[in-house]
Amino acid sequence: MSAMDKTCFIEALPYPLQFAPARTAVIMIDMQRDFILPGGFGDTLGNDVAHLLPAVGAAHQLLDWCRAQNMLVVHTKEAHAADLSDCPLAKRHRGAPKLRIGDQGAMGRILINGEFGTDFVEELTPLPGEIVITKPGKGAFYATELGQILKNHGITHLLFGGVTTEVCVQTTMREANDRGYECVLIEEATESYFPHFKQATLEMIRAQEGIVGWTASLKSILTATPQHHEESKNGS
Ligand code: C5J
Repeated sequence: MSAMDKTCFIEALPYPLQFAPARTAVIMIDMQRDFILPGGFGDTLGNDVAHLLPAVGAAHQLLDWCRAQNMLVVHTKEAHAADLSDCPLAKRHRGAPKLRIGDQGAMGRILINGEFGTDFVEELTPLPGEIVITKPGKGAFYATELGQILKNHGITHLLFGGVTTEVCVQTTMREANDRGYECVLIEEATESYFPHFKQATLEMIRAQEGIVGWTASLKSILTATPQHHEESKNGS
C-alpha cells in the first residue's frame, strides 16, 4: 500500500483492518442458479437451497459498494466443458445424487458452461467489463487465470462473498492466503446449506490471529469511507 492510496479502516475480526480500494478486489464466488435455485446441482445433491437465498441481497450490496469505489470486481463460476474433459471422474461419480454433472436437469445440463442453470442468478449478473473466472474446481486459483489477473492489477487485498461458505469460498480463501493476499470474508454475503458449517468456517478463518484472514460485517464495509490514513502495521 503506498502513502498515496486512500484507505478504508474497518472493524473486523480478529482485529481491525486497513485496505486500499485501489489495491483490493472483490471476489464473488459461484452465485449461480445451479447452487441457489431448486433443480440445480445443489438441489440434486439433496441440499435445502433456501439456506443460500439471504446471501443474494447482501452480495448485491457488497458489489454495489465495491463498484462505487472503482474496485476490481471478479465473479467466479464453477462450470465444466460440454464434453466434460475438465471434470475429474471422481467428481462426477461420487455419491448417488439424483443427477450428475453433465446430466440434463430442469435448468439445462448440470454445471456445464453456457447452460442457463450454470449461469449467475439474475440479481448478480456481472456488469460489462467485470471479470468472470470459469473454474473446474472448488478453488478459484486452480486451473484458472485468476492469479495472473490479480498480479497484473497490483492487488494485495481481497474481499470475499458467495457460496458455499465452507466449500468454494473457503477453498479459494485458503488458496489466496497461501499466495500472500490479505483476505476478508463478508459475513452476510456468504451462506452454506448447513448454517453450522458457515459459523464454523467464520471461526476457523479468524482463529489463531487470522490464520486464513479476517471476517467483517457487511455494515462495516458499507459504512467505510476511503480517506488518507496513516499506514498501519497490518495493512501491508
Ligand atoms: C459446491 C461451491 N458446494 N460453489 N460448490 O460444490 O461451493
